[in-house]
Amino acid sequence: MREDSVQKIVFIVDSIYGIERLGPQILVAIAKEENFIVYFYQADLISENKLIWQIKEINPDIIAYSVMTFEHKTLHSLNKRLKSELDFISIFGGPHYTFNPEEIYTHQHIDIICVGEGERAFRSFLQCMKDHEDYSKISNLIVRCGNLVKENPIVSLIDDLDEVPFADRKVFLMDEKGRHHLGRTSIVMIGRGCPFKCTYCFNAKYNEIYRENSHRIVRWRSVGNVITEMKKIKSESTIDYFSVVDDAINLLPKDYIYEFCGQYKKEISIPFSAQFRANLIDEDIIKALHEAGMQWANCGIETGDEFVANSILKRRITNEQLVNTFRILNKYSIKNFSQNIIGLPVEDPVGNAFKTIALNIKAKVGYAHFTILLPFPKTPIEKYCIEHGYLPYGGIKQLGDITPSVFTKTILKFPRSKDRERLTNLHKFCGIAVRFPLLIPMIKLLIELPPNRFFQYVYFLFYAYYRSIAPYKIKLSPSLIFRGFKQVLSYLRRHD
Ligand code: B12
Repeated sequence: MREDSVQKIVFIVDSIYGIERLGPQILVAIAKEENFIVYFYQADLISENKLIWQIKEINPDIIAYSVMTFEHKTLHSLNKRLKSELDFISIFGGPHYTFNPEEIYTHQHIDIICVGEGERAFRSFLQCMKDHEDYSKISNLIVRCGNLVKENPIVSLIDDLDEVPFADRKVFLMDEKGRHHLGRTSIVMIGRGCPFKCTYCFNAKYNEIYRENSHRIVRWRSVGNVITEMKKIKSESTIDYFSVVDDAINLLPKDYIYEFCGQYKKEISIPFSAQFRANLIDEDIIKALHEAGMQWANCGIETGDEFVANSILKRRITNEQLVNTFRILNKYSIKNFSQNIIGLPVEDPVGNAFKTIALNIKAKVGYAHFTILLPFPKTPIEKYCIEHGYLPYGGIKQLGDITPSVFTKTILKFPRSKDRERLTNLHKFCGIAVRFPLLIPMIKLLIELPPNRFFQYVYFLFYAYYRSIAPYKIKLSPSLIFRGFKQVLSYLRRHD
């Protein structure tokens, strides 16, 4: 620890995929409250050499990384280089480290890992740094102390979410006129937590980590707190929409949703989007949210095979509930989209994907978004895939330098080896098949060809059009097309 008073902290995220990152933005707000000078970097926007040069100029006391799985690879190598040139404390947090905290033992350049919710631990850490006190005993932190590593207990989830400061919206989102660099949408979370145990999702494991200490998994902010934040964002920026990114808005109690709708309509009244769980659908709630301004909604279908949905994926949702959800959304003319996963660990993954396409067609989904299963480390589906021979080399952390993606190709092994290529191809056309079912016979022929970049571009084009351009009525311009294309190329360079 340095002798002079601690002043400067650099936050680094790898990429933001065009969307805000509430976790690190909340931590930025905390650092500012604790009077630190804050710098924020998005690593994929700047060359590594330039970034290192700029950080050397800043000479920070702390560098904080917020990390999702796969981003850890880039950020490890960056931190390693920084460590060889500068003297600072590195602290890593986010979903990747919540599930893989043991990485501190194999990566000497990591000084601290934060497991789970970071607000309290991070504030305590900053306070210790300011006061030159020992931070090695802070709950939720795993701290390197010389040659030893100190693992502190994970304490309860934050019960009263109103104690969390508003995310700092200025770091990388607004210019001096309040214009949003990322377009016209701002994201907000009303509640946290999901009690369901879908095997591909982080919540199953997350709730296990917290089970012993927390009495409530699903928590929500007061309506007043949410509305105050939205009013603040609206008054400080030029946004036109809010996107509520809670895992499922209908996990919130019905009375709460009614109160929220009443206040939103009165005080905010700009269109918003939200996502739902189909087994909890209630038409009254959708109607109320629609009247309050909900113009877009999405809901996970994931697979059209009800048996697979409830055995392998542990969804606890029926096809009938899914069809009913989209029927209600369509009844109120709410633009909707579904989320789907193909490449599931089943004997006939291509047949399974076609069942999912069929269910989307039956449910009359507006836009069906498909991703390829990536069994994230420590999720139950990863264990299932390893045990059943779909990931014969062990978990995806054993993939070395390969950085797979939910948008490119499957990493699973299937009984019929040709299915890997078929799936990779089919993924690029699933959304099109739902929108234009007459094309399905042609798609069945196309998936027999070798996977190629052209199919990949078709996928991204379709995705961009139906997910962003059409619903938000974005005007197409040459510069937008150019930027979009550049983004796709840069993504594929990192993930292909
Ligand atoms: C909004 C969202 C997105 C957005 C924005 C990205 C983002 N991370 O904010 C978008 C749409 C871009 C996105 C994309 C994807 N996402 Co996403 N996303 C979410 C979602 C729904 C909310 C994130 C959020 O704002 N959470 C609230 C904040 C407060 O929590 P937080 O970010 O975890 O931060 C807290 C702690 O982690 C910790 N912390 C975080 N950083 C740091 C740093 C330090 C120094 C410290 C001390 C603490 C700390 O403190 C924070 C405050 O408590 C989460 C699910 C969820 N409920 O969290 C999934 C989630 C983060 N996404 C996930 C995934 C898998 C993806 C995708 C791969 C999915 C896909 N199908 O395409 C993609 C692409 C990302 C990639 N790596 O390629 C997984 C991550 C799993 C993992 N092991 O990394 C999650 C957990 C969902 C899940 N069900 O499993 N996502």
